[in-house]
Amino acid sequence: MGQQIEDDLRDAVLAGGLHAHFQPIACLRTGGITGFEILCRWRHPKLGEIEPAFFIPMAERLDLIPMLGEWVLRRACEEAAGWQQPLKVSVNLSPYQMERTDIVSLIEEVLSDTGLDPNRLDLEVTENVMIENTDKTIETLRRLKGLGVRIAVDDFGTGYSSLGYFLHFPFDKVKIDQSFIRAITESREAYAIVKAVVALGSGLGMLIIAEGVETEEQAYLLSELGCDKLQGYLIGRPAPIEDYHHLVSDHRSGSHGCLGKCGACLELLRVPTTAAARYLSPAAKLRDLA
Ligand code: G
Ligand code: MN
Repeated sequence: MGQQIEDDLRDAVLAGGLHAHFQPIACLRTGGITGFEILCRWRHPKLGEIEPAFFIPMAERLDLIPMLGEWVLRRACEEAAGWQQPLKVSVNLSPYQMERTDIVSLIEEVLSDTGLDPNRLDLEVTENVMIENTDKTIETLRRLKGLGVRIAVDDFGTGYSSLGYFLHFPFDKVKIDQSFIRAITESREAYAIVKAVVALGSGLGMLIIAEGVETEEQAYLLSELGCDKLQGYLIGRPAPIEDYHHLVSDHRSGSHGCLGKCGACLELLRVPTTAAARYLSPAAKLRDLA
């Protein structure tokens, strides 16, 4: 079974057997969708849909990450370049890509091939990329930032965090891990942690994104705490981009100045931003929420 599934994964990566889902990210200030995170999916002929948490480590062992990573990046940038709305797209980079591939050249090449404005690309890295080869990693992140893209710390709070790296690299965004968000309404500890991360993020000038938001109650608390953006099932599930056609084409939330709150937009968006729109951040921040 082990060998078989490895062979299947290799075939999928080599022969285009992966597909991409896109999950919307909403702004708590305007209630509108500001972008999507691309999440790769593998539909196994016998086992069905397989989560990246399972197949990414396997892809690392099989040395398939360079190819898989390039595929996801190209897919994201090509897709976003074709949207009528200049929404953002976020791509996850694995530590393996950061350490063992020439990620800077690849991103430069993909941006140039697709014509995507670097401003519209966010790269997400986990805290763990900062552990080894810190100087080299920081140098890579600086060069990436030099291309005009934004860098986010992903799954914040779950890695081997050492806050020291914030002294050496100015991350643009921090994504609070879903484990804290899930517990925020029941656990004083989770609430305190999220509050502290929001304070840390604001102090460092980072944009704060809550991941895994599933309920209105969570959205309300996050809004009160001063989070900038929400991502999670409450806003929208990861899905083929066709499911979000209404957001990326001309008549999307707020495109005609209603900030996503007019009846037509809410109707079009069905669940999505209505949830965020209801909890517009009380502290309407003046900084750029791109
Ligand atoms: O590591 P990262 O945070 O990028 O991973 C996102 C993963 O979390 C995706 O696989 C996605 O399907 C899943 N996810 C996204 N939103 C939610 C949510 O609201 N609830 C849960 N349980 N999972 C989510
Ligand atoms: Mn991510």
